[in-house]
Amino acid sequence: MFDKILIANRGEIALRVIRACREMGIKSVAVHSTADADAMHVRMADESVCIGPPSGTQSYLSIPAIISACEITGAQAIHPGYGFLSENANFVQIIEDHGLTFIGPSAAHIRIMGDKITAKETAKNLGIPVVPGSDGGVPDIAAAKKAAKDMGYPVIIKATAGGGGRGMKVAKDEKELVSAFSTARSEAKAAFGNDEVYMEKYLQKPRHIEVQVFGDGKGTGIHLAERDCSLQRRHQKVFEEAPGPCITPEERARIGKICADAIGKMGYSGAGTVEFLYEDGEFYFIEMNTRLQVEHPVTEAIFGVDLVREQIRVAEGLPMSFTQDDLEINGHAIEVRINAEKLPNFSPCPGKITQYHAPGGLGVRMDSALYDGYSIPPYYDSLIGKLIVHGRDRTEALARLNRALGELIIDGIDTTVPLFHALLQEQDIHTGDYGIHWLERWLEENTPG
Ligand code: MV4
Repeated sequence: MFDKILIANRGEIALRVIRACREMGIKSVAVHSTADADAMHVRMADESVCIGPPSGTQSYLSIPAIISACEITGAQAIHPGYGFLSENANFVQIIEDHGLTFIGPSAAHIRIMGDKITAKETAKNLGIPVVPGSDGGVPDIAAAKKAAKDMGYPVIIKATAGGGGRGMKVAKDEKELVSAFSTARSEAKAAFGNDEVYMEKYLQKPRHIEVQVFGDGKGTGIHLAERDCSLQRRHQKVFEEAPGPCITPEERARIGKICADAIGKMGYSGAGTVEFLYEDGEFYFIEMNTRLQVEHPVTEAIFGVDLVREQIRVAEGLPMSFTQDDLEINGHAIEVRINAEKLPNFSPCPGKITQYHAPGGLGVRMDSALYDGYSIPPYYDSLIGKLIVHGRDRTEALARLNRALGELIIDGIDTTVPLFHALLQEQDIHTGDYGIHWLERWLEENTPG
């Protein structure tokens, strides 16, 4: 039904969407800043439109520029990728007001999940287990003390408008709570222009487990199992895998059904991720992401499905091309995120790629917009590639990751590749024995100085 889709993004995710469009016989329109005139997504798309100067605010985040690009090219739908405008409910509303289609959920669903209190309340009402905590916002220190006493220390204070770890504070007793509460509020005000906070019981050693969900917008919800994304640094994921190495088939079926039923009941449309903390065999909802995520390829690998194709189908009003019963896990997949960053401090390292060689062979997928001679501009995120490996089991996937990392050549800049060679030497990575604090601790112990 769509014959032309505009991709409001850049880099590897823009290529990812262009590829799905091409396989579906849909023309693609790239948009780009002046800094991205030579970018791969511009070359690969059927058409391109320059939408502004280098700064993201004036290009990939410019709603008027993107709507104009649609009107100029006759694109009927917009795929937002991840980041940028992908979870901007206002953008979705404007797209619809112009008679265009947003490839993603409704503005209302994005808005509900963007506010972490309404997200949690909605999840709870739909039967999803949530972290014990304050019911709604905590207005003042007296209310904070009472809430903490009720749930027991340690507690965590989070910004209602936050997410992704920004503006969180932990308190292990009432004395710490007093300063943590006021710091959390003022940081929330500064970062999000909204000082509302809520509280939860602080879980000390959880894993980050997220369930991939999909809705057809007409009451059918399905799940595609979980990913373990516990290996993070400063709330940035670096290594993700599916299925979760510590999740049993019974746990997977149980939490998967809970999420799928909730998505169906909401009338949710498109791809989503329900994020949990997992500790001692229990799942605790923390947030829901209403977009396609960076790490979606590990899920695609183990199920053999194209999630972008499904997003486009659902946005066209078609049913998903599979049912829950059609889905069966095949093997194990791991993704590592390759950033243009210099270790040990992960300082951004843009510059010219003098040589690029992508690994290949059985079970290897390299999603990257790099090419020989490309200059990485300094204005955007430092993610330059994702290496995804798939094996019959976790052991084979890890061996394949090691082999593929050995084939990869990215010369001219520093990258995070040496980190992955080092992690593959660690017993805990091979046994899957890691939680959300494992990587930060490992980096502390393994950083010179
Ligand atoms: C928590 C938590 C412990 N207890 N909530 C960080 C990002 C945001 N999405 C939620 N986060 C956390 N919420 C409770 N009740 C610990 C974290 C957390 C974390 C979560 C997932 C992955 C990495 C993390 C690193 C530090 C803290």
